Amino acid sequence: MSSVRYSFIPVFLCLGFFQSIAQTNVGKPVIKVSGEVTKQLTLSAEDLSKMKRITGTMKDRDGNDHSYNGVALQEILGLAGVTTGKELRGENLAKYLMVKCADGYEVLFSLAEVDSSFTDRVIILADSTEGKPLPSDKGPFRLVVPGEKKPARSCFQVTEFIIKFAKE
Ligand SMILES: Nc1nc2c(c(=O)[nH]1)N[C@H]1C(S)=C(S)[C@@H](COP(=O)(O)O)O[C@H]1N2
Ligand SMILES: [Mo]
Repeated sequence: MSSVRYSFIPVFLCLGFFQSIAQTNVGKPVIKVSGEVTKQLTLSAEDLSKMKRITGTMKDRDGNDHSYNGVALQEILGLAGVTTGKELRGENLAKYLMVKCADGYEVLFSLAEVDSSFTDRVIILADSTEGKPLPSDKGPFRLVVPGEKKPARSCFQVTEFIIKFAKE
């Protein structure tokens, strides 16, 4: 009888441990950058606030314009040592960026689609809209992809950027 009662103690200790990890993550959301990078990154909202900030506009699914503020996606990829600009040639043109979100939504871009040496459109990883933090169902981080006919690749609740080769 008493051994049954004592066996609960480690269970409760473990629960407390995992709960504290969960709370830390809730308090400090991050974006991970991994895969074909020279430096894996874990960026917090604070890290993003210290980077070069830009503003852009994008239409929502109803066609209304909204302003977004954040950091250029290319800036983040550059920080991780992803092949951008002059390095984005040859076999590197077969690399893609997979963007993962908290709800399981995933979108894909080829690196050339997001690079300023190929396109003038600037994709932003935004953390605020209309001067306010993103609402919790869209934040804390959202990709803002201008120049598309619908905002389907402007994925919200972004958690991860993964760069890979599309070929063996
Ligand atoms: N994480 C995540 N992002 C997402 C989606 C989603 O289901 N999950 N839907 C996409 C689609 S299909 C659209 S049309 C837009 C809608 O964005 P809006 O509410 O700002 O118009 O979000 C995009 N981003
Ligand atoms: Mo959509």
